[in-house]
Amino acid sequence: STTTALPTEDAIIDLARSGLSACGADLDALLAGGAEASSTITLRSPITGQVLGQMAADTAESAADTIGKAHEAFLAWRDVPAPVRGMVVQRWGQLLTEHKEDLAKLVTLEAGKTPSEAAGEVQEMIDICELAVGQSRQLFGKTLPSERPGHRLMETWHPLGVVGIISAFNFPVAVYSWNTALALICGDSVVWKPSEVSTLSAVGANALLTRAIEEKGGPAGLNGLLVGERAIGEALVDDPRVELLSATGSVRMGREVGPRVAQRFGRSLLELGGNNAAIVTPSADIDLALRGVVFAAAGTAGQRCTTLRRLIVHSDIAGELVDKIVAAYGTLSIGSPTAEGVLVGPLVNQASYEKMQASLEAAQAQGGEVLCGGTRVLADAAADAYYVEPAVVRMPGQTEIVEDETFAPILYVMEYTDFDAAIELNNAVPQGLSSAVFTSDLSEAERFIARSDTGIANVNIGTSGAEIGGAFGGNKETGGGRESGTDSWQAYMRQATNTVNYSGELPLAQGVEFL
Ligand code: UN1
Repeated sequence: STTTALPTEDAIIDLARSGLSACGADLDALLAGGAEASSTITLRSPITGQVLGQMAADTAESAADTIGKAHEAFLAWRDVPAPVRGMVVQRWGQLLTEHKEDLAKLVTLEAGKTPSEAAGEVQEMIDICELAVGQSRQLFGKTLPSERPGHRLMETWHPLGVVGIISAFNFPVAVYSWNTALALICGDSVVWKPSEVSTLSAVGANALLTRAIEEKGGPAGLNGLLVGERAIGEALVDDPRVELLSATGSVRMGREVGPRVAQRFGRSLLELGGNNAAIVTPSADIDLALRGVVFAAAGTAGQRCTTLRRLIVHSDIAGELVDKIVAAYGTLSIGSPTAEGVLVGPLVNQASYEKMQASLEAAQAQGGEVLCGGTRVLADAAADAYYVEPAVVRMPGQTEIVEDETFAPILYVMEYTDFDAAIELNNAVPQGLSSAVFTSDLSEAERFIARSDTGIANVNIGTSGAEIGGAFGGNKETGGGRESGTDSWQAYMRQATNTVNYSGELPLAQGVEFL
């Protein structure tokens, strides 16, 4: 792989300042506020590792106040007709289109994504806005035949309340928008606690939504934003006014959040870890598989929840495919995502780098052989930035470390001879987000779709890069939630079953006689 020089610290500040101001926020005002506040968070960029400054954080009191205002806003918003609510989301989509590059700059700054990937993330926001606007006229309920004469049975869908959103650094704005665009057309208000690592992206995205709400006359308080670390997220988890908590993050986080929300009989929608596999069969188009694998495994520096982490390849073609992958990894340009041609940006922080190293050591202790990558680069250029060469590790089998999700670019390679055993290997991890098969054999493709136990199961494309039109989410330890397309809107509404009697009599169901 090749490396590219890093930008200056001033260039990074300029990126933050210009991206934010175009979205309607002011970096210098945020930093000045941070200098006075009692509770703050530190703003950084993984590109250089530099500290941009301190920003004021929420307290338990201010968080409760924001949730209260969102609840007030909900009481007004639920009475606005759904297609009229859709007009706010439509305006947000227009503003996102206009400011696509500005917001993408902030995503690059904080998540270290390349401009193309960052713009793709904002495009997902625009896409979900369009989907939500259409959905606002399609909050369908079914009408059913009643067993009683002169009766009608129907289901109706009603606004739910305040939706709390906890989002992760790696998709700092898209996943939030999947939740927000649908919640808003469903008549809910939202309170968002973004990852503290990507607060500026959140401020930018939220400023554009505030503008859309103001322009269209929506109630103030409809879009709360909470700034802070874990304790501030807990305010959302425990507040009984938050009817639905949608949380994206680690399995560990979900294991805590799920039961705590359930304890107060709230609803949760969890998008947790993935440990995604691709099976490559002898009939696959090898060059297509190669491109699919390399983008899914090394793209976004391995920091997508849909990143390809396990490659299960038939032993007849393993040698050829693995050689090609290692050769392709050798051509990847690593460095600042702001530099032309760079494909692999930084890891988010030191902890992430250390976890990657620990996983590589564990893999070797468990019989793995590192075929390429794993080495830190550009440490001389920026001691606090963590760039690594994406790694490919040949494993003797699906050992303990392979069952873990390490949020970094490590691709474990295993071989198979029996296709059904390969599907079993695909399924034999605790997580269940995404999977893929590369094959030209129709029956293999169909068998894979029928048996792979993940929420997303692809044929002849990699595990990442899902479109918003399909429901997004996974099974098992991934948490079971579904977001964005198809019927996901139903998670943001309260369903009622209504029996209407127009018979003038009162026949009871099941033929019961009384009075
Ligand atoms: C995530 O990594 O949290 O499928 C979401 C993809 C994107 C979303 C990933 N559309 O890669």
